[in-house]
Amino acid sequence: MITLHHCLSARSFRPLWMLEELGVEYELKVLEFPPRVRAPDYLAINPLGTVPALFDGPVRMTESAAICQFLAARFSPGAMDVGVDEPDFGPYLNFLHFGEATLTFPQTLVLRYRHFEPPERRQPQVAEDYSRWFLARLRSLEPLLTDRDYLCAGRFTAADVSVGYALLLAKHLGLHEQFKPAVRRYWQRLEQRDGYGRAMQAQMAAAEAQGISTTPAPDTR
Ligand SMILES: N[C@@H](CCC(=O)N[C@@H](CS)C(=O)NCC(=O)O)C(=O)O
Repeated sequence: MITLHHCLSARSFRPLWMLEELGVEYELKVLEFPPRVRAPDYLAINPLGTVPALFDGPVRMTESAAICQFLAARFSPGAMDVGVDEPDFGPYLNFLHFGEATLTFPQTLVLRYRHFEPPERRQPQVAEDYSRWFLARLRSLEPLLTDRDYLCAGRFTAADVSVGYALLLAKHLGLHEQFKPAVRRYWQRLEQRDGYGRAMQAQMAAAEAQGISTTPAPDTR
């Protein structure tokens, strides 16, 4: 069975959302954030201390966008996956990686320099600059999403999960108020999906069952 190591609403939410969309059986292990401080035993599982870590038999993966691609190809060919012979194969891979490399990365600087660092090390200018940087990167989605429901291939795919997580993180950071109309509607569409709702419920239920706090400290979210 698949095992997913996860922290509430961290990037490991991407594979969790995928698993719920796909209806694949899995075991969810929830950790306090950040695991390298609050769950040091986890370093034996992933020496980087980061989540996600996903195990599927002999397969071990620690990159959330790659895990989305893996799960889609393995469990959902022609649906959440986009095949090499489809015209949107290239855009699919591009959006899948755009979600992490271009949309999530700048937000981690906002998280770090507005919330995680002790007050004397916070950098309001860095946080402000990278908030703007993130919002500017959304600009390329706005014209695209005015006349379609999902990013590519005419259907909901793993690429929407990758980009959707970046929009969820933006919501946690309060940046979603600045989404333009098409991106705002797209985000609402994603949030209303049953798979998204089930993933939210699954992380809360697992956290409660495993004695993990469901009210993150303000300095960690
Ligand atoms: N590129 C990786 C990044 C993984 C990552 O940095 N995860 C964060 C949570 S969103 C983490 O575990 N941080 C804890 C730490 O850096 O100690 C991915 O997409 O999975």
